[in-house]
Amino acid sequence: MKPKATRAQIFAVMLLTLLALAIGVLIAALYGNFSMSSKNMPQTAMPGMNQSNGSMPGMNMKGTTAPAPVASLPTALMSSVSQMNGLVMPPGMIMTADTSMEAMEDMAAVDLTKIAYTAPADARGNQILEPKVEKGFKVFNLDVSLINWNILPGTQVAAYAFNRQVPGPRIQVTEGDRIRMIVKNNLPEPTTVHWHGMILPNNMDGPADVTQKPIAPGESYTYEFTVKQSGTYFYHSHKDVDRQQTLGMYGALIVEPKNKANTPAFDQDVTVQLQEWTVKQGYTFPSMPMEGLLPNFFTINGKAYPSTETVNAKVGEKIRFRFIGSNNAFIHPMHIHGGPFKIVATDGNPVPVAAQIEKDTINVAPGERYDVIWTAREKGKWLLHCHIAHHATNDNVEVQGAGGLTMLINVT
Ligand SMILES: [Cu+2]
Repeated sequence: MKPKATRAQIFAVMLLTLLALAIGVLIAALYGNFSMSSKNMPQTAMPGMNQSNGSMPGMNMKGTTAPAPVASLPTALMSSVSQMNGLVMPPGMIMTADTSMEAMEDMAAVDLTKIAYTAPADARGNQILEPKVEKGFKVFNLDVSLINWNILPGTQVAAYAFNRQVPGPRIQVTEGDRIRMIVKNNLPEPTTVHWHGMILPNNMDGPADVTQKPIAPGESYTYEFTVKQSGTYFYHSHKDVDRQQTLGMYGALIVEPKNKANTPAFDQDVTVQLQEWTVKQGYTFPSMPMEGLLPNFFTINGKAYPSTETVNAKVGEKIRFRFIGSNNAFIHPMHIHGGPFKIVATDGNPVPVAAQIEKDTINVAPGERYDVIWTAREKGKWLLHCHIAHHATNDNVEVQGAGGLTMLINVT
């Protein structure tokens, strides 16, 4: 079959096609974007990703690059607390169009206009709460309010507090006691209280909107039960727990056994309640394991080292440390210098003598309790501290050799 076009015609069409292709490639190369750079991405595409230096962090498409001279680098950007609908939000927090008002209220700084009381800078939490005895019940009065609280002489935080102290007062009872806790809510928001680890009637357990209606501001609620266990327990908020407990609403509940025959021998009894704090530009935010809310201060019994208590002991003395995971964000590997300790109880339950292992570091997770007995073997200053080293600093700074979750045992 003979083609209908001449050879010259076919050649002309081929030439035109090639020309069109070349023009197309040229336009795409000049105006299209094929580079691996986040500079060219819309700014909303990757919230939280650092786009400032124009390249994908962690991704290097060009091979090794020599670091630029320090003097040529841009000055670091300063972050700041900010406000949204009157709420103070932390620097570094990621807010998107779908972040709800409720979520922002949960993460916002404590409202400083609602503070009911400023505690003296040297005030201590964990004070024994004396009960009134009424018709066979030990009656404890608890109230909750917003307070200013010093975790260090120069560092004041805004806290949710039981009886105007952090931690809340220590409730000390005996196995078999009938106890009644009258909780008055002086917070500007609803709350409840949970008795962590206790065997009790369901409607006394405390979870808001699960076993009870939250206690409205200005209202009271009475919790009542017979103490059936013994050991180290604690109480804490069970309404907006990631905010209320995290900001200080917790306290020790120590139950002495009715029969002390099986109690291990010790000379001193020291409770160690852990907490994380996020303090920025004078505002206190609830610590959470998320952007903007990671903690920068850490306390034992409401104080950061060097303001934590010092335990004084003589050589040969045995100290019972009751670690309480009253915090909410991290597991803290608590370590004691100067030799191992024996684990005598876990979550309030005694460990049988044959199973009492020895360690020098123990992971205390949120909610957990460990009772350990440490023997003062040698004279000197011995440290008890968290082994996540950042948790033993105050806003990243060591003061007198440590900070945060640290206390001294002074053996003479
Ligand atoms: Cu820690």
